[in-house]
Amino acid sequence: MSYSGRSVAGAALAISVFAAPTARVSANPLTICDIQYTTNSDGSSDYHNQVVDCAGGIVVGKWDGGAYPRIMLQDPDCPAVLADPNCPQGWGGIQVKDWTWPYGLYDNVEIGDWVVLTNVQVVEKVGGTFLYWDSVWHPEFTKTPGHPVPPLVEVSVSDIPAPIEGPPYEWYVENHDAECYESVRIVVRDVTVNAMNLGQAQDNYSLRNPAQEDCWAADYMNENKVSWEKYHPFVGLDRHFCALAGIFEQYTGGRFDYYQIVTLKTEDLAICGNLDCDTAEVNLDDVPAFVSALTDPEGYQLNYPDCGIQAADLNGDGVLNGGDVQPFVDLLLSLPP
Ligand SMILES: [Ca+2]
Ligand SMILES: [Ca+2]
Ligand SMILES: [Ca+2]
Ligand SMILES: [Ca+2]
Repeated sequence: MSYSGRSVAGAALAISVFAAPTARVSANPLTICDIQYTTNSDGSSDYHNQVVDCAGGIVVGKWDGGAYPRIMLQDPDCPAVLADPNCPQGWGGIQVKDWTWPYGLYDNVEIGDWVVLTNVQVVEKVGGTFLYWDSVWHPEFTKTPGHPVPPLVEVSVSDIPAPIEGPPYEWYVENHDAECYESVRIVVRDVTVNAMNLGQAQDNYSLRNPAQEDCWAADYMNENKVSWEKYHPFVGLDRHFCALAGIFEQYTGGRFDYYQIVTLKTEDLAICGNLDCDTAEVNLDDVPAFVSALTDPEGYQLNYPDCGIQAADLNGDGVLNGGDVQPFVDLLLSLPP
């Protein structure tokens, strides 16, 4: 049985409902923040193993995961309602695993849909709080399309510190203060790759900021990466990024416990001035793309769908405007002839 063809996406205010006859609507569905917020020292959710209804959030990412697809949901409002003074923008992200063929959830939602979930199981798995869309619980969802994707949450590298290597090939974070960003789309700025081949699968890399603080990243969910390669081609030792964005994850096991930014596509790896994204190189070919990003961001995104305008933020203030022109010119002038 397939859900395809039952979607009514495209109609104004379209709401498609995939409801079983036993539909149950909770009067008080939990927000993503209700599920994620915790004061447990290991960062685990208080709802572990419970079957819940979730008020949901906006789809900000999808990963097919081979036969194990996931969607990433973010609720831009619940962090403000929760108002955790230690992490005012945190707790609002969660990933949903839809591992049941024919992937009725994964195949029927798109980036920008607000998805509400009924009868999903909260599961703590290798450090992450996940919602499992499992037919055992007769899950259902509704969606409303066309929501703007929430802006990337700005995070300081010092807020998501790299783990410390104990005995060789063991890595542990000092604390779980970064837990609030789990499964949120975050961005760090002005970082340089200073180590590679780290972590459980030797596929992590370390990013260092000018204050000599480190955090970790990985590319295993990056759709623009060759599947059998460990890294996106833009990642290499000493590579500098104006901005690096991704879904934030905790990963735990017997000999490790660390957090990592997981990039999802090429645009998450913003090399300063590399506005055409064809290779990692910055050259005169990037000039028209830079002008387009500056003057017509929507047109730029259409012409360079894999790239992101973050790469035009040459002065690193998080804003794209005339202040970035001179640094771009200086960058071009500094290139070898
Ligand atoms: Ca966690
Ligand atoms: Ca969590
Ligand atoms: Ca280029
Ligand atoms: Ca700027």
